[in-house]
Amino acid sequence: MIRLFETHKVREKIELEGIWDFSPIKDNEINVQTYKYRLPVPGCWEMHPELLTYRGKGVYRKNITIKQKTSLRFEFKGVSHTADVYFDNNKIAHHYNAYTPFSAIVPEVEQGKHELTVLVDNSFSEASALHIPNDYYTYGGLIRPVVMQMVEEVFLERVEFTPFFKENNWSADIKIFIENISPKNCICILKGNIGNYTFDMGVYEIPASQKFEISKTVPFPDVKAWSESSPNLYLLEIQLFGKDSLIPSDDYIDRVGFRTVTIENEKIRVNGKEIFLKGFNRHEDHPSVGASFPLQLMMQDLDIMQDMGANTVRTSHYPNDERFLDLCDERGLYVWEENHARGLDLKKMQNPNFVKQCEDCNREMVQYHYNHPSIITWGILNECASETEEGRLLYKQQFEQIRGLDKSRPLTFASNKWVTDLCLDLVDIVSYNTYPGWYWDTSPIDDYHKLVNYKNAHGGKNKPLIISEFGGDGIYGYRDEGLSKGSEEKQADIIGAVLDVFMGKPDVSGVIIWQFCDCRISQENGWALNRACSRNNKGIVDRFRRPKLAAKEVKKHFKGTGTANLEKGGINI
Ligand code: ADA
Repeated sequence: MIRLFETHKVREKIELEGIWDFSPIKDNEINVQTYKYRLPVPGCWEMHPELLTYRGKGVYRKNITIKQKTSLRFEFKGVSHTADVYFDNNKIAHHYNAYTPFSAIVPEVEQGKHELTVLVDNSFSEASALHIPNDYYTYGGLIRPVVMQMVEEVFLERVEFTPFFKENNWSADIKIFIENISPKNCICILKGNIGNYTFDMGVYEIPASQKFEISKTVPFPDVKAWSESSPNLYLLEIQLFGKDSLIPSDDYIDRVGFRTVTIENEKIRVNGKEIFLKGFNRHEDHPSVGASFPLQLMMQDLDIMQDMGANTVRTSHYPNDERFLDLCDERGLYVWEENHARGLDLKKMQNPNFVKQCEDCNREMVQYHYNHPSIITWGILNECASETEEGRLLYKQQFEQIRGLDKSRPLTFASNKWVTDLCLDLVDIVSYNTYPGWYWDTSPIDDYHKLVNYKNAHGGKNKPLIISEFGGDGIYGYRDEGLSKGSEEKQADIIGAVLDVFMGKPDVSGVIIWQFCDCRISQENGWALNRACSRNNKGIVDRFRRPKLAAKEVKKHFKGTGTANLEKGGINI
C-alpha cells in the first residue's frame, strides 16, 4: 500500500511489494549469477540475521511480466540510500537519499518477461554528504514501497493544490504537471472534481517530448475546512481525455484539505486561529523493521503520541513515508516536515555534494508532499553551521529554493547555536533546541530569558518561537530515586521542568520533545561511545514502544495545564 486511498482509477498499477532476490556485491556488477537471499520489499536488509550490520552495496532483483505493450513508470518511495535502477540491464534512474521518492519512465515496453534490478548502496563516503555516521541509523534496502504504473503517451505527473480563503469563501489554485513522452504534439482535455464539484481545467496542446504545466483558480463555496479538531479531507481527482474522447486516458487522485497557515503577531495560525504545538520529534526506527514501517506500526506510534495528548510531529531529521503523512492528515495532527541533514558543521556543509544533494531533497520533499494539509512548516538543516557567514549563505539559498517551490507555508530550522546564530532573520518561525538539565545544568527559565532576548534582538522579533528539542536520556528499566543521569526518574524530572516553563509562556508557540522513541545509532565516528547501548535513549517510549516514567509527565502537561484554549477568531468552519 503506497497511500491510504486509491491514487488512480484509470491508470493501471501494480505494487511491487513482496519478496525480491537479493545479493550483497563488492563492485558495481549488477549481473549477479546467484542470489543468496530472498528479502521482503519494502524492508531493511539489516533485519536478516546474516546482514545485521551490513554496510555496502547490494542488488535487488524482481522479474516482471507485462501483459501488453505499454510504457512503464516506476515510482520508488524510498531506497536507502543510493539507488541505480536498471530495466532489462539498461539504467533508468540514479537517485541519492533514502527518504525522498523518485520515478523513472521506460517507454514502449514489449509484452513478456522483463527484469527490474536495483543496485542499492548504504555506504558512507565523501560521495554522500547527508547520510553520514550519525545519531540515528542509515539502514540499507528498498525501505519504502515500489509501484509500477502503465502510462499512456501523455500522462499526469503530479498536482499541486493550494487552498486560500477570500471574501468568506474557499478557493484553490490548482496546478497540474503533465508529461508527453511521445514524439508528437498531443491535444488533451483536463477535468477535475472534489466532492460534489466538477470543474474544467481546459484544453491544451502538449508539445512533443516535453513536460507541461497548467494552473487555474477554482472556487469551492461549500467545503469544510481542515483543522486539528475537524480534519476534513477531500479527494481531488483530475482526469485527462484525448481529443474527442469521452473516456479518460489517465487520472491522478490526491487527498487535500482546505486550510491556511499564516504567521501574524508572533503566532502560528491555522485558518486564522492561533495554534500551540505540543509534540514529538520522531525517528522512523523500530527494532523489528528498522526504518521500513508497516501501517500498523505507524498507527501505533500515532496512537501512543495522541494518547499522551500530542498534536504535532516533527519528522526529524528527514522527509517521512507518505502513508504516515496521510495518517497525520486524517488525525488533524500538525507536521513539521524536515529535509535530511543533521548536525553538519561547516566542513561537512562544504562537501562538494552538499548543495546538490540538499536541493534534490528539498525539491522532492516539497513536490511529493505538497498537498498534505497536516504539513504546516518546512524545516531544513537541523543544527548545522548557522553561526557562520558561510553557513548562513547555504541556509539562505535553501530557504529561497523552498520559497520558490511553495509560498503557502512558513519556514523554519532548529538551531542549537544559541546566542551566536546568524540566521534568525531568514525564517518565519524561530526554533531552538535546548537541553537544560541534560547537557548543561542551567534552569529552563534562564534558558528561556536568554533565548527570547537574543531572538528579539537578532532578526527574530515578532516571529513565533518553538522549542524544537529538549529532553534527556532515560534508559528503559534503569530506575534511581537519586535522579542520576540516565535514569527514568531523571528523564521525567527534566521533561516536567522544561514543560512547566515553556508551556506557560505567551511568547512560545510550541514545544516538541526530543524524542518519541529510542533509536539505533551509527557505530562509526565515536557515536557508539557517546551513546549508552548504541542507542539514543531520549525516547519517551523505548525502541519497542514501552513507555518510560516520563510518559506520565508528558501526558499530564499535554492533556492538562498550559494548553490554553486558543480557538478564538479566525475562519468559521
Ligand atoms: C540534537 C539533535 C538530535 C539528537 C539530540 C541529542 O539536538 O538534533 O538529533 O542528536 O541532539 O540526543 O543529543
